[in-house]
Amino acid sequence: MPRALITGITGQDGLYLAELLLGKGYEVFGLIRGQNNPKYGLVRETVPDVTLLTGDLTDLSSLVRAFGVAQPDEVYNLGAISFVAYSWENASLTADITGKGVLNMLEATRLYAGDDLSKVRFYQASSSEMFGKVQEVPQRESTLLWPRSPYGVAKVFGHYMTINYRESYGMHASSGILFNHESPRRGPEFVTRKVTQAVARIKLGLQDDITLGNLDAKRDWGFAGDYVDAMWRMLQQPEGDDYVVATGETHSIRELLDVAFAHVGIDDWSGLVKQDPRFMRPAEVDLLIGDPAKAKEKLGWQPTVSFSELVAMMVDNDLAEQRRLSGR
Ligand code: NDP
Ligand code: GDR
Repeated sequence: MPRALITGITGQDGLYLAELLLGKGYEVFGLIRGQNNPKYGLVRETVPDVTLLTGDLTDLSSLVRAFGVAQPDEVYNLGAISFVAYSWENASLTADITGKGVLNMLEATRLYAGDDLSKVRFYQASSSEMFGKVQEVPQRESTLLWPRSPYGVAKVFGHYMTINYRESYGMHASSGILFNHESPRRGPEFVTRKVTQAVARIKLGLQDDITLGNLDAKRDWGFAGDYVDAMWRMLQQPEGDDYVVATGETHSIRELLDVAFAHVGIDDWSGLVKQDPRFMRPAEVDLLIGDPAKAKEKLGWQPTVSFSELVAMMVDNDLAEQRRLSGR
């Protein structure tokens, strides 16, 4: 039975990846931080077969301990401060967790493997935010990185550290440059879930309107369930490598609003959406669209959920959840 260690187990991707690996017969270990993590119950309920180990990406000794218990064949480093807007307000913490945390994980992996680095494979959750002020359209593995936020800068550090461990030590280390991926499990701070929750609440008469920031930014949005499958495929390759994972389509926040409101029968949302500079970013990433050709060719990966199907899935989930919570 292969063994996997996942950091970020309480997050959106951690839960989908744990389900995928358990379904493939893996023994799965998840790193959870804090002495009383509020998501502990959710993880226990969703993936009861995962063994939880306490640890924090900023604490190398806790990671070494977790490796000792998990004895993993595969390591998936998904833990991070992942909310871009928050990273300006907590830049140093973001550097410590999202950036240096990757180095701590690589080092823990190297120490665990000892003389036999072939016994473990490493996945790093890199991001399309590294492309930032894009230097090429669409973005591919070779596109120059130009991050626009403390989060993006920290991810660039983690990306190059992963490549460096591959080149320095011959580690089977892969960096997945994943474009935005969403699901009913997406945190409500991200724009897709913020919109689908609000659309459900407006439809049910629980909320009057929604306040957003920049409506013109464009993102390449896919379904998280598809993207964790790409992570697993990377670690099944003979060598570690870097891969862009994306749909190859881009949509603006306005189009997201069009599709989400239309799904509940509202065609004109102009009176229901407000804008507030509070939600604007000091430096915006205007356009992201990925070229997933390498992932398609080498990993045999492709997205299975379209943009409109994804938005419909999320709105339907939020309608059901809001009905349950409100009794309407
Ligand atoms: P989430 O924000 O849902 O999850 C982040 C996870 O990181 C949580 O489990 C969180 O735990 C954990 N974490 C935060 N700080 C620490 C720490 N100090 N030590 C250990 N764990 C910590 O993110 P997603 O699931 O959406 O994303 C997974 C990864 O993929 C992240 O690295 C993200 O940056 C990256 N990524 C995501 C994309 C997306 O569109 N979703 C696209 C590209 C990259 P806790 O619950 O305790 O806070
Ligand atoms: P992003 O996701 O920054 O791309 O990072 P987010 O959903 O936060 O923003 C997407 C775009 O929407 C615009 N926007 C708003 N965003 C939020 N959160 N709230 C608003 O009210 C709002 N109004 C407009 C933003 O300005 C932005 O242009 C996500 C995270 O999952 C990262 O961890 C990951 O690396 C990248 O995707 C790829």
